[in-house]
Formats: sequence, C-alpha cells, structure tokens
Amino acid sequence: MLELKHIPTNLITGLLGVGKTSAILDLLQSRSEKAPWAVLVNEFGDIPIDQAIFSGKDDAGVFVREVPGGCLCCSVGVPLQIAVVQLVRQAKPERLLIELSGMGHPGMVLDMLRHGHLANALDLKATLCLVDPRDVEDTDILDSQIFQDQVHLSDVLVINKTDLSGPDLTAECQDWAKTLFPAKGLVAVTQHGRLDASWLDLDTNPLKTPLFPEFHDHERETHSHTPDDPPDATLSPGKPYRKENRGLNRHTCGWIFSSEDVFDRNRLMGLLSEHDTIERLKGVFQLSGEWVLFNRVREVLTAQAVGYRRDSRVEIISRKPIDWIAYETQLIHCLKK
Ligand SMILES: Nc1nc2c(ncn2[C@@H]2O[C@H](COP(=O)(O)OP(=O)(O)OP(=O)(O)O)[C@@H](O)[C@H]2O)c(=O)[nH]1
Ligand SMILES: [Mg+2]
Repeated sequence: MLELKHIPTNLITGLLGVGKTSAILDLLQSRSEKAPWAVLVNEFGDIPIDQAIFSGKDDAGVFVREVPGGCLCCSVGVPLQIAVVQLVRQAKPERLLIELSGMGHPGMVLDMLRHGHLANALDLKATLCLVDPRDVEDTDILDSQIFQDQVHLSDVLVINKTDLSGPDLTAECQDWAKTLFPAKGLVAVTQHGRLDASWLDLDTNPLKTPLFPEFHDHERETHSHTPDDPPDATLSPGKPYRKENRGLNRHTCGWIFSSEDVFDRNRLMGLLSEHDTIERLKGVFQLSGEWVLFNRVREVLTAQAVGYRRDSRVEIISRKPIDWIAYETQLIHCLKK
C-alpha cells in the first residue's frame, strides 16, 4: 500500500493537558533541521486548535495533520489509516509522532499500528506516556481505566510538570512508577515536556495488551462521532459557529469566530477562568494587534503569543454540563466594540 518503509513511529499518550503537545514541540526543536517529521494529532473536541499551536512549523519540514472529533480509537481503521497514509506520502518523514487525545484509549490504535495495513510501512518504537505527579494522588484518576491503560501500554513513562508538583510529590510518583508491572523501559522526570530524542528509539513491547480491552466498546454508544468540517469562511462578525458534543462523561463545545472579530484581553481572560468544572480549554484569539493562545488545564489559565493568524477559535471540555448558549453570549461580550 505504501512505498515508504519502516518509518520510525511513536505514540504519545497521557491525560488531557499533561504536556503531550509541549513534548512534541520540544522534540521538533531538537531534531536536525533538514529532517522531515510528521505529526498526527487527535483532539477530543470537534474544533481543531492544534493546527494553530503547530502553525509555522510546516515551513520547517514538519508536517502536521489533525484528526479532530472524538478519540483516535474511533477513527481507527479506514479514516486513521487514510490520514497516516496521506501524511507519510506527503511528508516522506524520517519520523512519525502520533499524539493521542487525552481521552483516547491507546489499545486499538496500537493494535492497528502493529497489525493493520500500515504495519509494514511503520517501524513502531516506544510508546511514551506523560503523567502529572499530582494525578497519582487522585484515586479517581488512578482507578480510571483510561489512565491505567495509557500507563500500562507505554514503554516509557515521562513524569512531567514537576515544577508544579514539587519534589515530594515527584518522588512519590517515582515510587509509584517503580511498582508498575511489567517494569517500564524507562521512567524519566522532566518539566515542560522536555524529552530526550533518544527515548524515541527505545523498543516497544509488541506483546502488551490492554488491561481493559472492552473500554471503548462501552463508551462508543454515547460519543457522537460527527467529523463534519466547520465552515472555513462565510462567518459574520459576532456570529460564531458552535459545535457541541458529549461523550466519555465529558461535555465539550467549540466555537470558530469570523476572522474580523477582535477580543478584549481582560474580559476574555476573566471569562476563560470561570467555571470550575472545566477540565481543559484551548483557544487562539485575535486581540488588538496580536494573536494569543490560551491554555487552561483545570484552574490554571496561561496565555502566550502564537504565529497563527486565521480566525479565533476555542474548544472547552467540562466534567459537568455548561449552558453553552449562555457561554457563547459571554464570549460575544468579550468582543471589542
Ligand atoms: N508549569 C508547567 N506547565 C506545563 C508543563 N508541561 C506543559 N505545560 C503547560 O500545560 C498546558 C497544556 O500543555 P499541552 O502540551 O498542550 O498538553 P496536552 O497533553 O497536549 O493537552 P491535550 O492535547 O489538550 O490533552 C500548556 O499551557 C503547557 O504550556 C510543565 O511541565 N510545567
Ligand atoms: Mg495536545
């Protein structure tokens, strides 16, 4: 099917907001400049945001493709295979990195990469799972099937966000990692997703199977997989496109605004900090004279300048229902008059 052979490929997993994209961006920086790399990113929500985060990278021999709307395991089979084939044909990459949604179960994707049509074209290397030491204190997370299988199916466990957890919690997390069976090929400690590129070449254990192989079958019924593309143009100022979704016990909503819409920074930061049930929020907004990426993981909201310039867009994942229509009205109130 593919004339390309044996492209070293890694799956990057970990819960929502743990630092997967940060890690990939860091790896892209560290690669030799001319080496083309391909990145396939899956997002839980329907509004693609990561293309904005990776914007500008295409010029530097980095090819990014997104599979939004659900978890990658749902796209397993034809759509995912098509995305991978198109990406590697276009990029002829020296490496392929696949970022799995924080809500995505890695089992089916690994199965597809190991045994599907792509198996001959890809050289599957270590699967990396990022964890936040604070999550290992949380029994709900420790008990969750998705977390357990993300950890179990990984070859390299990367303890990230250690600047936020502090040394004691980091040490506790390392102790927990030592109890994992079978033992990980490597347990690394880092922050801001700084990885050593040599970890990508570590071997994967091809025989590991999920602890919860049925996980996805149960959830499939509740999650709507509607990959309809949002409209590219024709949005009127002040009248955003909205897409809601629900599944895996989460409520998501995303918006795309007209490229003419400009937001007030202070009002926007106030709104984006509200609602303590929000687990993850990602958005790029046009402010006066600048474009800014807002990232919220639980209650922590950060803002940084981005090179992306197209339209303002945001995606929110909440543990509890939010009145999205009222939220939209509040977003519109954040527009500059
Ligand atoms: N303080 C701190 N912030 C971090 C660290 N790693 C990542 N972040 C921040 O956490 C936020 C989420 O990081 P991402 O890399 O987008 O996380 P992700 O796992 O790709 O998120 P999803 O794809 O939405 O699941 C961003 O604001 C990052 O800058 C870290 O080690 N320390
Ligand atoms: Mg990400």
